[in-house]
Amino acid sequence: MKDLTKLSKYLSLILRHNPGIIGIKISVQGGWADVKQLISGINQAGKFKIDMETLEEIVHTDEKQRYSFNEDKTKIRANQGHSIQVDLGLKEKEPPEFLYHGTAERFIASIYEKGLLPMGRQYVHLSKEEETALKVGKRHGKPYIFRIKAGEMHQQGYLFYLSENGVWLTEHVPPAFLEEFFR
Ligand code: HQG
Repeated sequence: MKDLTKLSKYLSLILRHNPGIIGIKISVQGGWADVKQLISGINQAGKFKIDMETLEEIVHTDEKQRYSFNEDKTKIRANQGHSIQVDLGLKEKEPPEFLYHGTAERFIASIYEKGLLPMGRQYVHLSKEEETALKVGKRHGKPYIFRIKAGEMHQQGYLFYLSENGVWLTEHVPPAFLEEFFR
């Protein structure tokens, strides 16, 4: 079986965090990388071999739909998760009344003090489903789930964005809008 997971993670690293490792650039406007440059950059870097067919397979089969092509497939971008500053052109959107964020227990004290911060990324990542938050939390350690009063935040003027793959994004969740979520 062809395991594309490692290659997909490498793609995330390039498209969200460090295009420079394969000597390419990502446009600030839109966060796009040139597909030809990406393919030749990856092949030249030598860690992985890739062609258009494999890239298309990754984009289409990724379980979180992390990547998108533009219409003519000359450009590609990550749908969310960036640490580099890009403008994905997302329109702000009214969130559901509650959103969820999964984290690890060791971060709780700091989060109740400062709120949820983007840390290394451009935005705080939130999900509509608590199950997703649980999975995300488990990546970091013993999971803990916050329920966020997103509706109230929105009423008070905080902006929310929905990424192309269904992740809710916002810049900061102050402690007043956080609740412990019991399963
Ligand atoms: C925590 C995955 C201390 C925050 C997922 C998290 C997601 C604080 C960690 C996407 C804090 C950052 C993003 C504060 C937040 N003090 N810790 N004030 N505020 N934190 O990985 O949300 O599989 O950057 O709780 O599905 O875990 O990569 O963010 O634990 O959508 O596609 O700081 O990554 O997607 O960790 O995950 P991350 P995240 P992919």
